[in-house]
Amino acid sequence: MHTADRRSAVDAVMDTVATAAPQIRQGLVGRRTKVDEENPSGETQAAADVWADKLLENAITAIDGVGQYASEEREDIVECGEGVSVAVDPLDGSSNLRPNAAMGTIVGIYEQPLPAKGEDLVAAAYVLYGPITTMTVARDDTVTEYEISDGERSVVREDIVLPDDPVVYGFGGRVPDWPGDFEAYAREIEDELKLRYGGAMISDVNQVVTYGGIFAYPALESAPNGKLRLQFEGIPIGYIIETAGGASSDGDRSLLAVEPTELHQRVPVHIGNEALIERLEAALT
Ligand code: AHM
Ligand code: MG
Repeated sequence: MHTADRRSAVDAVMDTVATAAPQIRQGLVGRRTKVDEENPSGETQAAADVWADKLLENAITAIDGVGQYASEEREDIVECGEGVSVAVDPLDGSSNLRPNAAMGTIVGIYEQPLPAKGEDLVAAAYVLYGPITTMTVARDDTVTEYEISDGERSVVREDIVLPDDPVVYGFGGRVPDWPGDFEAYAREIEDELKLRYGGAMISDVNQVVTYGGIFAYPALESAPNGKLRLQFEGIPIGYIIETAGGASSDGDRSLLAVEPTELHQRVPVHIGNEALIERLEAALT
């Protein structure tokens, strides 16, 4: 694919997600119940998960220059032409629907067929459905935050860089399920930073982007690959954080260097200020 065609496909995907965001937000009303279905990772879906996936599928597969659409909420890749591959978590943190807390949408745009490597990612973004809707986009070595109103994006912060002095941390999984080396690291961090954990990765990651710190959904004793998914969550978020001057890790290497073997594979996720991620890698044996 020529660079100019790829750029216009990326532009179109970003515009499409910005347009879809208010529709997804509005569609949450009345869709907070569970449906009798599981996603490919064996988790029960909410009506809103299925609905947001369908909405994004229809909009993204219609774009010229998109070749594949895949999502956390469907088993198979949708083939839709020639061009970039778009991997989506339509509604990240959907267990926050019932208590009406923050959620997100995550998008990764790869220049190779899925499952694709971190080095094949050309741009990534997340939408945060907080008190207002924002969209944070990483491309061309820079991170930009937009506010979205009526599907229109307006820039609120450019060239975002993680603050030098970290303030917050948020770690997922039950503490007794944490491996001993991670727990020892967590005890140190608890002494240094303030806890911010909301149960939706995007809102917890955005705390780190805003205040500096570390977010992790680590390997668990009961789940050595953690909970989050490489293609839909790990690589796109790792890319956004690294573009903002932070670091990402599966415990051993950058999330962008983890070898993809299957579409829905899970990966331990740690992102944040570089010094905290270096300490984490040193702490995990
Ligand atoms: P989802 O995309 O199926 O909603 O799951 C991912 C979410 C993340 O947003 C969040 O970090 C994690 O699951 C929270 O899990 P837990 O409820 O175990 O704390
Ligand atoms: Mg998710």
